[in-house]
Amino acid sequence: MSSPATIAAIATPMGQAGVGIIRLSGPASLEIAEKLFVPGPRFKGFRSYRLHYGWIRNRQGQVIDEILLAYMPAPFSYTREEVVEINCHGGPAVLEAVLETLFHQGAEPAAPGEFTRRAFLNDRLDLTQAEAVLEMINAPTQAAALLARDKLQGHLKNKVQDLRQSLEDLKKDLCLAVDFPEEDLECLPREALAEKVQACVREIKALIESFEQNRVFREGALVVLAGRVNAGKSSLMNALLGRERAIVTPVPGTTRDYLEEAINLRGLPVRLVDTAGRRPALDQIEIIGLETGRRLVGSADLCVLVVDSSQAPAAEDLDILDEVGPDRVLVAANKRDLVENTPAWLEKFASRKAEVIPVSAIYGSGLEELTSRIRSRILGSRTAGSPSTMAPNLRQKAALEKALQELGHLVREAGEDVPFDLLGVRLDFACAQLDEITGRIVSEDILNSIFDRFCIGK
Ligand SMILES: Nc1nc2c(ncn2[C@@H]2O[C@H](COP(=O)(O)OP(=O)(O)OP(=O)(O)O)[C@@H](O)[C@H]2O)c(=O)[nH]1
Ligand SMILES: [Mg+2]
Repeated sequence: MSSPATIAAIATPMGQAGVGIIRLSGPASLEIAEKLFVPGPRFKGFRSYRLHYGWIRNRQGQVIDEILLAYMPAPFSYTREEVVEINCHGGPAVLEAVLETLFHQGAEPAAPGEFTRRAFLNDRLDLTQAEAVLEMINAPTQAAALLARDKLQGHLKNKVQDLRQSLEDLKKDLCLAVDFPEEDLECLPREALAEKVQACVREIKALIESFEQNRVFREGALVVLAGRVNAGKSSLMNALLGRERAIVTPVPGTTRDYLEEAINLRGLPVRLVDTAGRRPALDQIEIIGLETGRRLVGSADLCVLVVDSSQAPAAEDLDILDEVGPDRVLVAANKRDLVENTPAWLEKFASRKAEVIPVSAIYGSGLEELTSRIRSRILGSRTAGSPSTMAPNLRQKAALEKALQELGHLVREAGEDVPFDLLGVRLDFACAQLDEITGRIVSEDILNSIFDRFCIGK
């Protein structure tokens, strides 16, 4: 096998920054670095895991930048190859000049995610850990980053490996039963087999459930502001964002399309959406706007039903509540400043089991309570409000579902007279699905689809 190319890329984002890092990985990394490094005063040769102070020069021998260079020898590096990292000043021009020089010395441009792909191919990371690297980089909040950290530490990998081991042990039992059919019952009674598979089924189901539980941490919870025209939805949107994002006027029907913004509610990522106010539509634009609003409300994790406290509720308000159900509704009784006491008609919402929070979007009162309730309502239905340590991503969940389906058939067939070797085929299929998760056996297409989503330099 020919040795892999030595690859190079800028690992930090392009733009002005204090420091910019260029990464080299592959057998010629140190050799290339040696050719270009102009040592500082106390340099005594390259030593691993030390920062070497000096300068870097281009192919004409001109010094380009003042740098710190680190050498991480194989196999104790990110990729398990020879790695050199060069800390330059973080300007695009200087980084490009250094990179060009590295290419001129024989390094090749790294493809997106190629460093992590090499780490995977060299067995430093399994596929769940490689994906966790991307999840860590893309994490919208600290909670999501902690989730990625757990996966990077191998929690999901270990779980899937344990499951696979259980299936493999069962497979051995099955093979014995196939080879010595007359001892069938002693080798593996069918009920015992079904029970063992059932135990795996339960664990896989729990993993799949944690996907849903952690969805809000990964993607953000969808919180939709809905209600009658003029209730103050756009004002509330602006108040929650802390800036004038949506147009607010006293004219009913100001918002015609929906607006979406991301906010961070103390670690919970939220996609906050303002929608067109409900009323009998006046024209084609409003019909479409209202339809879009309805769809958003339908898929919301939580609908904040904004009502005007100074007016008795209209059919539209109660319609929304009935449409969505009290479990997914939080009533924001807005314009609190216009009324002295809590209006008696709010009882109409309470009697339908909807939670009501008085607020004033204009004066900012009640907003803290509202955000805190939005947060706990979304997290309330999820275990202890904290992300699970092993939650699979969409790809991993799809593979778990296929494995689950197969094991479901197996449990049923174990109770029937289906021959053991056919049951063994089901086990093989389930194992193959688990292998796809960890990357033990995985197609080039799947690898490409994962690593193509990485940035260059990671
Ligand atoms: N007094 C008072 N007025 C408010 C409050 N919130 C909003 N308003 C006023 O209510 C009017 C309508 O506010 P918007 O935020 O545009 O209401 P909306 O629900 O987005 O309206 P549409 O987009 O037409 O559906 C504006 O004149 C706001 O200034 C509040 O808390 N107190
Ligand atoms: Mg509006």
